[in-house]
Amino acid sequence: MSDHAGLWTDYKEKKKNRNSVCLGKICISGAEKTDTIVKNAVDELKKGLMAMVGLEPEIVYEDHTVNSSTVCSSGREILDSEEYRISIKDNSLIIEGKSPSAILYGVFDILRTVACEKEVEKSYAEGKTVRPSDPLRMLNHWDNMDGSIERGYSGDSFFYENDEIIINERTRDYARLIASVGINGVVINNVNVKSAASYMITDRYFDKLAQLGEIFAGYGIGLYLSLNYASTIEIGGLDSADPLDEKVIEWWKIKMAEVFKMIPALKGFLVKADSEGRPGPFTYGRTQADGANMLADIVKEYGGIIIWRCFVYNCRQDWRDKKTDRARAGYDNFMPMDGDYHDNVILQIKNGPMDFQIREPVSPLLGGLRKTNQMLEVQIAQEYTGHQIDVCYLIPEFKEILAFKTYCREQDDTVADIVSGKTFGSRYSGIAAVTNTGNDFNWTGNYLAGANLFGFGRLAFDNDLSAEQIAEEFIRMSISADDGVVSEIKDILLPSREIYERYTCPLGIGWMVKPATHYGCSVDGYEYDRWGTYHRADHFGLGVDRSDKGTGYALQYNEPNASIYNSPEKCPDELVLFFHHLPYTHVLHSGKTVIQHIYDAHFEGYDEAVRLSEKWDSLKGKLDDEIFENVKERFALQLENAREWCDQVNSYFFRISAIPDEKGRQIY
Ligand code: GCW
Repeated sequence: MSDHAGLWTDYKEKKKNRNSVCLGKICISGAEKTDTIVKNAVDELKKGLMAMVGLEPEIVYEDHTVNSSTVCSSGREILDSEEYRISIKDNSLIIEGKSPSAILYGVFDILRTVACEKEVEKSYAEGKTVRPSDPLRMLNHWDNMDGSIERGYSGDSFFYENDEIIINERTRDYARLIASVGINGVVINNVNVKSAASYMITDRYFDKLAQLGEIFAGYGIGLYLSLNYASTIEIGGLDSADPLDEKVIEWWKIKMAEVFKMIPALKGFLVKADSEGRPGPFTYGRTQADGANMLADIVKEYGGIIIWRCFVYNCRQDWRDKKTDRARAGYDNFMPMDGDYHDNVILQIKNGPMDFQIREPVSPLLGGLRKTNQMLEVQIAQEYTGHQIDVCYLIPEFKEILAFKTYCREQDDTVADIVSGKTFGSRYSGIAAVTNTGNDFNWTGNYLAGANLFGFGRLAFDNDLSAEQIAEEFIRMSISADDGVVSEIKDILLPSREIYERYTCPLGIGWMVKPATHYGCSVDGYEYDRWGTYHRADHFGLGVDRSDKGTGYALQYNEPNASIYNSPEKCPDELVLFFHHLPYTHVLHSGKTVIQHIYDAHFEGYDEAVRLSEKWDSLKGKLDDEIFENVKERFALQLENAREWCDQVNSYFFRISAIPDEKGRQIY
């Protein structure tokens, strides 16, 4: 394993650019030579160029124009400060930036160019200016202090062991790895803050957190912590966590003064409250805004922000009441207080109203909220999408989400516009991913799942990159620069999300997963769960009526989305069972009936998964054996999984509908 000990860093000897003149002398302009981030950037540049083309560049520095200690206090300023430009002058490369982070991102741009074996001169001859799309580009770790990871499929946490924080070479390598794709914020502990994690804000962990914060700060990455909303009770000895209770407010004031003093690099907190058993303001009859604002007002003097999750629903609701609908909860709980949140609160909104299914409609909060800072939350931990066993490249899905028109305004109304801060001129905005990393040697379990970590960072930095461009970069940098191999692996990654959807939960129905683990098929696993029904299948049809005749969820969208989703005839096929209860004989836009689509999607989805596996087999001997075997052994498991899904779903719906497959395929 090469020095980078990372995913994208098997810097094999690169033939191109070995004689590149302009790599011989690189000029850094706009940031202090002595700045830690700049020093780390230069270190990366030297290591990478030596490893790839055997070159030791001469580094020179131009007068810097901006004080590198500029504190960016808003999204706009973050974007201004992180923009970089690379050009060529007098046969040397010039990296210009207004901040040390900009220089760091420029360096990684050059290293990607060399790693992908593009011509350096050609790439920068015209000058290349890149301005990040999203101000906050964050990873959320659901890592627990005992070393386990909730929804983790890549080994144990590299942050914790036996309730202690680990700091070692891997910590630094992780900072390098995620900085190399432009991540500038990391939440290092699980949003379900339990047991020892509640003590993260005590002197038991301050020293290690201060060290960790410094390491991340050296790569332009802000440190954030998930906060236990009931800390006043769990560690403070109070009997309340009521945000309007003077004793509670006083406790937090003293606590936050201590925390920000002891962890200088700390940027803020992520809060999951009133959700899945977690305490929160609802417990005291207060609003979510009361809860978030109380904390925000206190951390404001330290430049802190409160990122407040909208994943709030009553997990004890009575699903037998036809109007009860888990999908409505986010909008019902957060829209009424639009504009009540203070300006250092950011609402973090899951991409869909339910829970990271292989396909969901975009949350109506995105485009609903107009006066509140917002962040998009996606999941690259493959909780419902194959556990980093099944190949499921999620960047195409994220592109769809970002491109979604919300109609909140005449223009600049896509999700990408909103989370970039452009639509409403938000003070803060951005995108977070529940990360898929762990202590596995390749960080992500399945080597190909690395494309989701790599891709999330690249897409958050540049929303205009295509899923194909990102896949190509990932493959060339970490697996092979052979055009044939790159093409084959792209042909595996690009369709993999739709293939997974086809052999699991097509037409937007989602779920049907094994309870608790969420891997593998159980059609009724969640159907009769207290949290609401998920497919409502009967002898005549299936799907959940979320139109105005049902739960009314469709009407939470702006027009014309509301009318489109509200009508079975207008609703797009891929979401039609999320919004409507339809007979098996309902004819889709595709011309197929619902039941025939279910049969075809599952049989074909399985066959397509087999073909992906065969494509991978054809690469034997053309790439690193370790990578080949890592993915091959998972493909074997994926095909078992796909077969299970295909057989179970087709049998279930054949038996319940008694409608045979038009193509006469064997269904038991
Ligand atoms: O996706 C679900 C998961 C939980 C997770 C929760 C959340 C961290 O099943 O494991 O808890 O949602 O997003 O908070």
